[in-house]
Amino acid sequence: MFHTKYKLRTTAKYAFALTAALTLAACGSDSDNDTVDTGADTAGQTVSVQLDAAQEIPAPTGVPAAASGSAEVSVDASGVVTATLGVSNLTGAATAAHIHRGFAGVTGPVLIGLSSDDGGSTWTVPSDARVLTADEIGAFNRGELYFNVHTAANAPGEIRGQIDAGNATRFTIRLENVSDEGTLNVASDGSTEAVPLSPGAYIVHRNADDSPLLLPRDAANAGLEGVAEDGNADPYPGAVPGAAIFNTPVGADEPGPIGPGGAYEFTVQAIDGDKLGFVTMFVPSNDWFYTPTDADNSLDLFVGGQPVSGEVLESDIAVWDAGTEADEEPGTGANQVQRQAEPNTGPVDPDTRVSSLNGRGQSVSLNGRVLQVTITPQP
Ligand SMILES: [Ca+2]
Ligand SMILES: [Ca+2]
Ligand SMILES: [Ca+2]
Repeated sequence: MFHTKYKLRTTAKYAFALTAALTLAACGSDSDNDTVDTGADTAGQTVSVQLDAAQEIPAPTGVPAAASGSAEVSVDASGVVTATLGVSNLTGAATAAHIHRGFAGVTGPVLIGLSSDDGGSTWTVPSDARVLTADEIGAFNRGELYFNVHTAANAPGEIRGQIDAGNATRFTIRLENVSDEGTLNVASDGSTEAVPLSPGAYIVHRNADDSPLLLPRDAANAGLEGVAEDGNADPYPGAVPGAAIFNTPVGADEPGPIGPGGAYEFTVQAIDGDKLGFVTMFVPSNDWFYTPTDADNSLDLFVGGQPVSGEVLESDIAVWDAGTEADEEPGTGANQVQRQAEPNTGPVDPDTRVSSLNGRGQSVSLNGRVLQVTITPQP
């Protein structure tokens, strides 16, 4: 399994940062894109939702066993949301209720605040609520939105209910480190070493021309800087709406990087037309990461309306530079994560673009492959 030599120096703070990431996110920013096809499988469909304490993150306290909620929600083709939510048996009056973006098991930003005129028993979408963007309608269709109800006793949330119309396909995504001790050529002394990979982020989206994980392309977002420099994915959900993180290797019980033979696995829900973007650090570097390298920096999850299955071609994934830190020789630099005194250390990059090594006229000397990605749809 993972060799101590490759342990990231920032590992110790994951536990704290993970906790911070799980606290309720503030209102999200919009990511309008008028060219997005919304995959409107559920247009006009009314989805019934059950809310309970078991779905809530972080786990609420002191909640009566009978605490529950029941909702019906629909989204029309222009993004207008209609919803009615009733709650009962909470620890006290519901103080707020929202529709958030996030899959089951994670927290995400508020999209719409609901209102109540009966003291918190029944909640509806106010008439002046904003409409969902095309990308957010896609999120509704793939089961990525949820209701969350707050009380004084459980301010982050007391009951929650995932809005899932049952139209999405579930995929297991596996990122495996297939490098070995001979993979990376260290030019200065002619030695070789393995290439560890770090915790990272992923997103299911349907943007026409780019993965939201890499935007903006002229200066890296805070999530990308964290992954590419320090192998720390925790800032991503706050930096990019819809971004989720993977950080715990298969078979491990705490977050950390993966060396040769190690793997990360996560599950995504997607509908026809959805794509998968991800980033993971090329650890022996200052600010390099692996990501899909086609025109939209994403892997198609469907082809011809059918779920994709199998190993991703090596040529579909490449090493990119986040443009946030000047490059030192791979595997030796004093400002690289395995040697630097603290995170986010090193001179600024003279080229601030988020771009492939290829696109910057750079390269790295590797003997063979580092990252193998496998996509497996679940029956
Ligand atoms: Ca760089
Ligand atoms: Ca930096
Ligand atoms: Ca650094």
